[in-house]
Amino acid sequence: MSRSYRFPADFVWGAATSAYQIEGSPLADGAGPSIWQRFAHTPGMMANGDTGDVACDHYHRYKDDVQLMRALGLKSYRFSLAWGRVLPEGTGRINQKGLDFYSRLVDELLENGIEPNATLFHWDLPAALDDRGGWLNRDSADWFAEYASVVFKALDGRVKLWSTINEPWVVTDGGYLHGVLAPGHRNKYEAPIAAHNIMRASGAGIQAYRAVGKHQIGVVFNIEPKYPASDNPKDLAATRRAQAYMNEQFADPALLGSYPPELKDIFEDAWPDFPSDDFSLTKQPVDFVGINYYTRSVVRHDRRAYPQIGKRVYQRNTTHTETSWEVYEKGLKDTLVWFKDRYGDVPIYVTENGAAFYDPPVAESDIVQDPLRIDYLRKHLRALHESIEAGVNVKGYYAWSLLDNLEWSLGFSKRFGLYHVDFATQKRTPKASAKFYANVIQTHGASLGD
Ligand code: PNW
Repeated sequence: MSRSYRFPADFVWGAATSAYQIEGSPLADGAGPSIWQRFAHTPGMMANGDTGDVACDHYHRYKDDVQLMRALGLKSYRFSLAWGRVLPEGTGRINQKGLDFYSRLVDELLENGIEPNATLFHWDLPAALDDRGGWLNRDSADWFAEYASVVFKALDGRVKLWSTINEPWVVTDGGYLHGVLAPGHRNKYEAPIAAHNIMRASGAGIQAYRAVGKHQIGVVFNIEPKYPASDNPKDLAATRRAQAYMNEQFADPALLGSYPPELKDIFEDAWPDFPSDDFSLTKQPVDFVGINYYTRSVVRHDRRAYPQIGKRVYQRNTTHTETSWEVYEKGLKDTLVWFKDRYGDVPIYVTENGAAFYDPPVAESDIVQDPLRIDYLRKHLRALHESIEAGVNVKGYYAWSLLDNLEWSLGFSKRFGLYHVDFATQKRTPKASAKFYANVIQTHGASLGD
C-alpha cells in the first residue's frame, strides 16, 4: 500500500535546544548564577562531573549554529532564555548585556529566514530566587511575570511564538520529589506545592503577555501516555494515578482549572488544599500548547512505589534508546488524540521529539551514521501525520535536538543531536539524521513514504 505523508504547506518544521544545555559561559556579561550552575558544581550530582560551563559554546558560536539550522532548511528554531542573564538576581535589576545576546540571536535567525520560538523557562531558575524559596514561594508567580514582561518588551516585536514553562512535571518530579535534577530536593510535601506555583507562574506569564504581547503564547508539557500492564483492577488504578500524576497534574490546572482527584490519593497528607481562587490564575487562555513526546510507559501496581503511581514494566522485544526509553511511535498519536479529547481543539506544536543512541566516532570530514535515530524520527513523523489525518490540529514539529548537548545530570554522555558535537574541539559534524530531516522538510514530508 502506498500512502502519502505530505504535510500542510504551512507546517512549521523546527528543531529545539535549551539555554543551559548548549550556551556555555553561564556567568558571562553579568549573568547571575542559576540553580543548574550550582547543582552542576556540587560534587556527585552530574555524570562524569560534567557542567554547562562550556557545553556547545553556543553563546559565542550562535552565528555558526544558525547556519547549521539553515542547512537543515528549518522554518523555526525553539530555544530558551536564561532568566539569570536577563535579571541576575531574578527580579529587579535588568542586565542589558544578557538581553542583548538573545536580541542578536533573534536578529540572526530572522536574517536567515528562521522564525524564533522562545521559551521563557527551561529549568535554569536564578539561584537568588532559590534562596528565597524558589518554586515553593508563592511570590514566584510574580517573579516570573516580572521577568516575562521584561523579555516581551524587548523581543515581542520580532518573536511571534512564546512559551512560558518547559515541562513543569520534570521540574517538580526531578527537582523536588526525587532530587535527581536541580535544586535536588527529595520531598513529597514540597513537590505538589512547587507544581502548583509553577502553574500559577505560567498563568501569570500569560496574563503579562496579554498586557503587552501581540503574537502567540502557550505552555509546554511533556506527555507520556500510560497503558496498563494487565486488566487487573490494581494495575488499572495505578495506571489512572500515573496518568493523573505525570500528565493531568499540569495540563488540568492550565486548561480545565482543576486537579484530577487521584492526586489526593497519590500524595495523601502531602496534598494541600489549594485556594480555589488560584485556578483563575492557572487557567489562562492559551494560543497553543506545546507537547514534548519521547516514550510511553506500561504500568503495573507496586505498593512500594514512591509516590503511589505503580512501576514501569520493561517491554521486551522492542527497541530502547540510550536513556532506556521504549521506542513507541503509536504513543505520539495516542497522546495527541487523548489531548484533543480531554482539553478540546487547541492548536498543538510538538515542541520536542527525538532520541539518544550511541553514535560511532567521527571520522575526518565524514558524516556520522545514525540509522537508529533516523528510524525513530521516521516512525514518529509518520505517526504525527496520522494524527493530523485523525483530526488533531498540529501546527508544527521540533526535533530534539539541533546539537548534541548537556543532557542535564546525565552530562554529555547522551547524544540527542542532529549534529554531532565534539566537546573537546567544538567541531560540529552532521549526522545522517540531519540529511534525513532536511529531506523531509524539503519534500514537506513526502520522503517519509520512501
Ligand atoms: C526533555 N521523562 O526532558 C527536556 O525538555 C530536554 O531538556 C531534554 O534534554 C530532553 O527531554 C531529553 O531528555 C525530559 O522522564 C526528561 O519523561 C525526562 C522525561 C521527559 C523529558
